[in-house]
Amino acid sequence: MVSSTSPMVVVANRLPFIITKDKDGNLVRKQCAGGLVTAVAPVVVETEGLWVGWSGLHKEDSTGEIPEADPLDQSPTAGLKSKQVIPVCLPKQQFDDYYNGCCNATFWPLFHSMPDRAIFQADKWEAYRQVNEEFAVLTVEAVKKLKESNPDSVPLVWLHDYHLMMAANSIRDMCDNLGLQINMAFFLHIPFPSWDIMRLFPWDDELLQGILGCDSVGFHVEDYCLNFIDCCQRRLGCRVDREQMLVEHNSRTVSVHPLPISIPYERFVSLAMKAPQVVKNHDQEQLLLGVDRLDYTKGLVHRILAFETLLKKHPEHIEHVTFLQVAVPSRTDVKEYQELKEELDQLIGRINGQFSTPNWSPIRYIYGCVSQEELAAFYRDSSVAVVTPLRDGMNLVAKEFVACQTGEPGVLILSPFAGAGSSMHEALLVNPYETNEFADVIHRALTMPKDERELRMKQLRRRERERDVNFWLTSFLKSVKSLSDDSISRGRL
Ligand code: ADQ
Repeated sequence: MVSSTSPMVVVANRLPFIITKDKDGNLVRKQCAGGLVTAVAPVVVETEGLWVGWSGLHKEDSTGEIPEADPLDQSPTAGLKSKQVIPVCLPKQQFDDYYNGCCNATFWPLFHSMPDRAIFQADKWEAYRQVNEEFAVLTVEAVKKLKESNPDSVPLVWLHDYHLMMAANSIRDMCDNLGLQINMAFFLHIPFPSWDIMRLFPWDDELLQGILGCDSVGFHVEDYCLNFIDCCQRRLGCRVDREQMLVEHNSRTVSVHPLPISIPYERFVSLAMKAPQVVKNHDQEQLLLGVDRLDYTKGLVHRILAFETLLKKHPEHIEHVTFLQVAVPSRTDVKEYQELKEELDQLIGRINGQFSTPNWSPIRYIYGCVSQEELAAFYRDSSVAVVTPLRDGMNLVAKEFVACQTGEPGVLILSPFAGAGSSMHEALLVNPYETNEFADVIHRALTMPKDERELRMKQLRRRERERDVNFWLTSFLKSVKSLSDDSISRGRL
């Protein structure tokens, strides 16, 4: 467990659980498993902090009531009392404009450097700003609550992700007016694009100023930090220090930090040790594994095309290698995602039709959520994991695979366009757009000698064990501790 002295107010688009009704109509919590919740919820519990976020219910359907945890609940959020949770309830239309209209239709593609997919609409941007204002008001309520019970504390407000880039200045202004001292940090879970991409956003100056409302800003990797600093300098004319990663804005100095997120490593190791065997056609069968949300940034089509090329170039793999792709349904009400699903269904159908034999099909495709136990078994028993997004903030699947390699060592194939690519040096890196080369890299992975696999996997595992999600959280807390220790927000440049 990581400790923080200041009470923490986590502000995220979602609460760490969803509220639904059981068969008797009672409100119950439904857990959202994920590394972020696993790591951060205990700190909120420990510091008697608060979590502000959307509960899964709209204003029309919500009384604002938060159910207590089930007494048998063993999850990381079980210790979070209902009074520590502040739900954001918005009218359905407003939420839709903010979430689908702006977050997912504008920022998601733009920040993944896919501007052709991004839509820029003034009314959706306005909805985004208004919703951020709502989050800001509730965050200040949370700060007031903490100050009432502990007047000497300086709460740490931690804003998460691209949904909340415009909340900081309102929170700061309201707290200043009320004489409430806080520290405020922001962490982005997706990439931060280069200036060339950012400048396409018509309100880029407002957005950058929004983020600069925080005292400390974190990104997964150094490249994203430098992109952000570059945008602040070029668009806003800020004075910057790239070496120290500082940006001066409105007489305040904002510190920027590379904070690579990770996974609860030991939890995945123990899951892998306990998980049942994955059913294979025969002992010598090699599994290639892909695990992703079904999203156009994850490069699923490119990966399957590379596998097809492998079967054509190296027919010796026919009947010996099977591609297991697990895809979690995501944003299923959005046309683009429905089209991607259809494209994949057709592609997989065509390849299976062309290469299948009476005893074997080249691609096993699971469209749905699988349990973490089952996922751990897939990771452990696969010869090769193919983690090849076209662009990805970090990518936790690469790290989960490595943690679960408790048996015969496998090989990780990784895209350099994932944040994970900048630290997992012993993976085989491949550009997912280069189909032919991609197929060759898969062949190399499938035929790699055991001593080389062992060496690479040992190094990968050592790094991930040392830099797990608690290391990330400790690094974050250290980066914000300097805010209270010195006068960083009053100018250091
Ligand atoms: P995501 O885009 O969701 O996260 P990722 O980091 O790969 O991407 O995390 C996906 C998670 O979902 C993994 O923990 C994985 O185990 C789980 N998962 C995937 N398929 C599953 C399935 N079929 N069933 C059950 N679970 C499944 C965003 C950013 C990333 C960044 C994270 C964390 O886009 O770049 O790494 O946030 O900051």
